[in-house]
Amino acid sequence: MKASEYRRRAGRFRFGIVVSKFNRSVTGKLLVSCLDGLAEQGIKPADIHVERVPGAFEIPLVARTMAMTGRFDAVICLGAVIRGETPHFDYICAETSRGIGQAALVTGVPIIFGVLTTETVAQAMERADPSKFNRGREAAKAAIQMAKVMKRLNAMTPPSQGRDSTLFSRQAARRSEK
Ligand code: INI
Repeated sequence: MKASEYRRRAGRFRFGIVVSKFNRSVTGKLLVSCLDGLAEQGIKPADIHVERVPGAFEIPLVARTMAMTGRFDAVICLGAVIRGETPHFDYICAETSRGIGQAALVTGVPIIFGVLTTETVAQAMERADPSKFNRGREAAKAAIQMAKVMKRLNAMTPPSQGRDSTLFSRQAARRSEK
């Protein structure tokens, strides 16, 4: 069965979440808020798959791999890169954002950037505060919006134009041939 059929038959949206363990006190809060945001929109736990990675740098590969399964209508990336004293900050931010954007374009699956990039731990905690509309909840909202947008656009797009030119679609087609 094609990945797109798999989702259509199920008649509901499925989401993947990639969350980094680095700065866990912040990313744990982002994850809880993101799950709350999805649950408030009626998304069932069975339709959410969470993978944990060591740090933000590892997020793009896992997000892309998740998207390529064809099982998810959107993939949400959650992380926290804090400048502190580390010279890694700029490299990690650049690679994480570039990799997440590229993964979405290559797979044709919405991949949401829910990665905090802050100067201090206090700023990150503030932006992950579950009592506010924080980055985790914002990512859940963006993922649902994008899943709906892509569903509409894919329904308008002939298979030979656009949607089948993505790596995701080519892989899904290959799987259905087996
Ligand atoms: N990873 C983060 O997610 N946030 C950080 O603030 C951070 N800092 O500061 O170094 C960080 N580093 C780890 C990096 O993402 C990789 O996991 C590591 O380099 C192994 O590839």
